[in-house]
Amino acid sequence: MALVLSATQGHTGIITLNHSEKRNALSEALVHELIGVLDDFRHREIRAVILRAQPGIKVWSAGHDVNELPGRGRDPLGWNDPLRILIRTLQEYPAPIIGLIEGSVWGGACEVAMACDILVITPDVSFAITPAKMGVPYNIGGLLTLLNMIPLPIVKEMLFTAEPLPSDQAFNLGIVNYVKPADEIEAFVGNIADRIALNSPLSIGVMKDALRLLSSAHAVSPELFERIQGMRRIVYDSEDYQEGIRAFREKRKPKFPGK
Ligand code: KFV
Repeated sequence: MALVLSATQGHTGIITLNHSEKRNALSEALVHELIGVLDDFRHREIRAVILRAQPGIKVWSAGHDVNELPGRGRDPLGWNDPLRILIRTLQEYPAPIIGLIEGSVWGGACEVAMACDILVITPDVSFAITPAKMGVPYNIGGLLTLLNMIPLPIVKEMLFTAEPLPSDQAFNLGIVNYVKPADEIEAFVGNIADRIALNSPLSIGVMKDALRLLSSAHAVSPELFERIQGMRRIVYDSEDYQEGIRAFREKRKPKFPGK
């Protein structure tokens, strides 16, 4: 069974996450299929992409596949981690990606949403960024994706509490473009995609890339980078990290020793 479905309508490509049994967790296999579809769309010169899950779903995506997080002592979100590869692919994709979101969004899937260019959600959507529930030190690129979309005090609250941010707050903060009822969202998003497709794909592609480069133009010196990586290492070497993953697998609440 395909973990990801794809379809095209004119110049628009539609990607549907299709692994609801595992709550669309971003496993290596699912990410691989998703990137394959984007490659195909790129060759077919698709001008707008809609990224969605199955209609009416309760969980849009449960984030990183926790069972694929590495053991203690290895960076859980290194350069070649599937989530990192997916985020870069979405950000570097040469046409706009519209996130059509229903249901709850967890952990790394929040970053996937924030890596979309335009977000349209239903009122039942919530975003919970949960590395603190897993003992995971989020990575620098990931924090920057979040910081580019979410005001700092809200990012802090989301990261520290790991609790869901509701749709109305996401809309009021400008994190998402529109909130639409479930029975209208598909037509609404399709209409945005159609309007984008009438404009110059070259102009849009260059502006998207320029915005990406400008918004990532933070001055991170090698020293600062290495310092943050060193701090992160303390976390993924820790008992907290092991306990977070163990607790998830044992379907219980974690008890973090803080070391
Ligand atoms: N990874 C792997 N498997 C997952 C998963 C995940 N993130 N989320 C759910 N599953 C599996 C789960 O183990 C179960 O498998 C099935 O999906 C249904 O989950 O073989 P099994 O036992 O059938 P349930 O029963 O938990 O579903 P439900 O009661 O509907 O609850 C849905 C939800 C999303 C509330 C719950 O599954 C959940 O809390 N999942 C974890 C959400 C989360 O904290 N994600 C962040 C992952 S860490 C991350 O993304 C990053 C980047 N980070 O830094 O930490």
